[in-house]
Amino acid sequence: MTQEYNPAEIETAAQQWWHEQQTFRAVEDSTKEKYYCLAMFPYPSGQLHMGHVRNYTIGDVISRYQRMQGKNVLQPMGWDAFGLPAENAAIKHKVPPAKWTYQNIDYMRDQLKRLGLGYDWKRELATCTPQYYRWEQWLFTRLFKKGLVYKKTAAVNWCPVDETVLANEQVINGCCWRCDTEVEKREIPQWFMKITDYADQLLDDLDQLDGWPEQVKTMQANWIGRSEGLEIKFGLADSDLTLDVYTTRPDTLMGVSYLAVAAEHPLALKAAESNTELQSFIDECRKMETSEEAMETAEKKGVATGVMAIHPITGEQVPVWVANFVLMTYGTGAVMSVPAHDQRDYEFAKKYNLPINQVIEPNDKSECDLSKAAFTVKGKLLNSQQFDGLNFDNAFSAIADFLEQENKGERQVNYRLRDWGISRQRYWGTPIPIINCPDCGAVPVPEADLPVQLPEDVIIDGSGSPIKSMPEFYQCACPECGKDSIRETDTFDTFFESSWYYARFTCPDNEEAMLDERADHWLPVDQYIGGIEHAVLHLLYARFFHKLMRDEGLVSGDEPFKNLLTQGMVLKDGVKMSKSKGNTVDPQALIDQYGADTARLFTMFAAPPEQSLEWSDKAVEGSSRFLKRLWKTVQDHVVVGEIAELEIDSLNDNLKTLRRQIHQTVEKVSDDIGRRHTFNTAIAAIMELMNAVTKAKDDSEQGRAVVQEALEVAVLMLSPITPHISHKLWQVLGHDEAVVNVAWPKVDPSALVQDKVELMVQVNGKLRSKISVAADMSKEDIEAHALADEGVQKFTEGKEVRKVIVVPGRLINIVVAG
Ligand code: OVB
Repeated sequence: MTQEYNPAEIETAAQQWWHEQQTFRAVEDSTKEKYYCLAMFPYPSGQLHMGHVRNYTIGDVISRYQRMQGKNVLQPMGWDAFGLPAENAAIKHKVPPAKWTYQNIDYMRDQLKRLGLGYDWKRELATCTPQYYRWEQWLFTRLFKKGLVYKKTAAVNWCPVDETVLANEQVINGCCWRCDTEVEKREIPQWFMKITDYADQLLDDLDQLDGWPEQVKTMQANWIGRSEGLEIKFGLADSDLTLDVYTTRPDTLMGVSYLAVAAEHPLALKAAESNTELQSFIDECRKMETSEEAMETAEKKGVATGVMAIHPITGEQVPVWVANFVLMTYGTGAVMSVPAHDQRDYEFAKKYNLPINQVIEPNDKSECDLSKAAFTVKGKLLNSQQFDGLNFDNAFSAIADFLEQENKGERQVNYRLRDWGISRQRYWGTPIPIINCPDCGAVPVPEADLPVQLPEDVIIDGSGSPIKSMPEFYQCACPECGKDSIRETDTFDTFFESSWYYARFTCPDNEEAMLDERADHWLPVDQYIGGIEHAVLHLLYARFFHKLMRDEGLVSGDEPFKNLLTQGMVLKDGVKMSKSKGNTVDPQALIDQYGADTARLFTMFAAPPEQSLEWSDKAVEGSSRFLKRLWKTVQDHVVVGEIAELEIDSLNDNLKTLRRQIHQTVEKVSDDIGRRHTFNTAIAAIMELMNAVTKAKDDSEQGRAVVQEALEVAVLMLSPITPHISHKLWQVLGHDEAVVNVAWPKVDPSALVQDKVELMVQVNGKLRSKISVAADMSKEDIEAHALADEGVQKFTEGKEVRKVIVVPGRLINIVVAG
């Protein structure tokens, strides 16, 4: 008689109902506590992958849970729609990037809906629309006027055959991805944002982020890389010039045996004019990959310049080398080398036979062996004249004071963080709103002329951005003097769009302003969820933008994301899923075969969210089976008929125990979902409760009443995870109110009180019986009870009881003689 579990049917019905009721429409309401839950928005790449399913299910579970806590929840969704993939697809399929993008959005939106995710679709935004990007153009022009953006030349990858700039990911083994030509570096003018002006705030405010994983905060701090050091001036022999070096170890100054400069350093270039060996070394360095990783692993090489520098304290001469491990972009592009106390300098000195002078000894004055490696620990100074015996801190101050007095150096804070280069020589992005006038220079597009719209009806053939050959786009008049000028044809890095979308979701319909008072209402984001791959760049840029917008008076508060959850990868056979490896699982097939609830339950049950999730057909089957069983249990329960009112005082011990488990489960699941975000253990606890219900088999009136309570609690607590089946089963359990509008179950503390406990009774260490006693019974009474037990007496009869040991709540051991 009862209906079969038919996920397709109940899922469509539930989704239809949420849609009609506008269940997830978020309206500002000052009478309720707000909760803004955001999962990182997707690139509209074509179809959802399992990483998306995981990300958006986590967000939806948290959102629905918070809604059941009575909060006014905002959960929006949108599209990070600009970027290279659309250009690549455009070349491949001969379809304009805009068309490709909008088709993908339509398809993926439908997939998200079929997962039953509770978004406020009225707030949907796509970053490739002028309604969105006009505001970042507007902000950019404001920041331009404040001096927070500037132009300078910087290197790009250039393909000489295609005559186009290549993104880093289009350079494969140093060659163009399309024509395999060797890629060159080209210096071209580009726009930068002064994120370094905010370096200290971005570092210090990490302390406000109690709700962020330590690991992510550490990664950000390392990326910013604040260091305190000394900039030291070395004189040059036979010259009035000085060479400035930056060091964080001024305590080792007396051990300097050479200086090293970057290949692009002016001193290197000058010296190379009369030194062909040096010139060819510099050329070689230019071609080298300068990523930090590549720098670390590359073989350390150098060439002496012939120039001698003068030690600022001893006056002795030390040689200046050009070395491939020194970066022009860090510090001054020159370093002092102390082989005895720096491993890289050590290896270099060994290779080129440079002196190794020990000037630091271990604090415990033990010998240190410099025959195999440098001694890099901070210790006490020796061989350092007046500084001998000082520890690191004192040596730092003494040497800094000395050099500052002598005008040969000064204390300096340095950062690893560089300004953010935001120009991309690509078509599918936000046009940079600048007009280059031959007389006035770079002039921001006036507010009234925004947005600068990107032409969408274009053909892409891979030979550079089409707007660079569209005079109707780039020819214009200077807004200041009217002279014929050229518009920027570069576009923003797509991280620009994703740096402020979280704020725009609060007021996406505002056509008059970037943000309004609704931003104040909803921000900060209470819970942000996304992949760990965004731990540094995206999250740093978004924090930076928040501070920029704050300083423009657009938002209040220092930080955009109060709590951060970084989800792990979805793996198959232990490795990342990828199309090239051919080990992907299509979530659509999963949904089609089992339904969205099974897909959601599997993703949440298979692993805690921060850990990687291994795909398993078996586990999918298991999740599906559980839902079928849940369905059947509820149907079988209600089909019997009316449910009586629960009479707590009349329950027998078994039913009291079941009720205790119900409320223990509520307590655990609330904590697991609400605080710990360990959805897998929450699900396991609900499954155990369901097992207990099956075992209970009590068809009495009160038996059925307790089972009703158990099933209601299970359905309610599963509803954030499997909302469709819960929607239906809640009705089946006899409720008119939709489950999505019901409050999260409360723990009944009286149900937790255990009035009877079962104790094991041992005689001489062997289990002989079990007794059930009142939980608050005294030790004496427990002893008496145990000794009076029939099962026990069989083993104690006629014997002398020597001792009775009571372990409260667990067991009694009776020691008898003989
Ligand atoms: C997915 C997260 C991501 C982000 C949107 C991915 C976690 C890692 C990937 C891949 C391919 C698969 C199967 C599984 O971190 N628009 C930006 C973005 O990242 C965000 C903004 C804010 C900068 C996989 C996986 C295959 C979110 F495709 F066939 F190969 N991960 N785990 N599993 N967009 O669209 O199959 O990339 O939080 O959701 O991701 S996004």
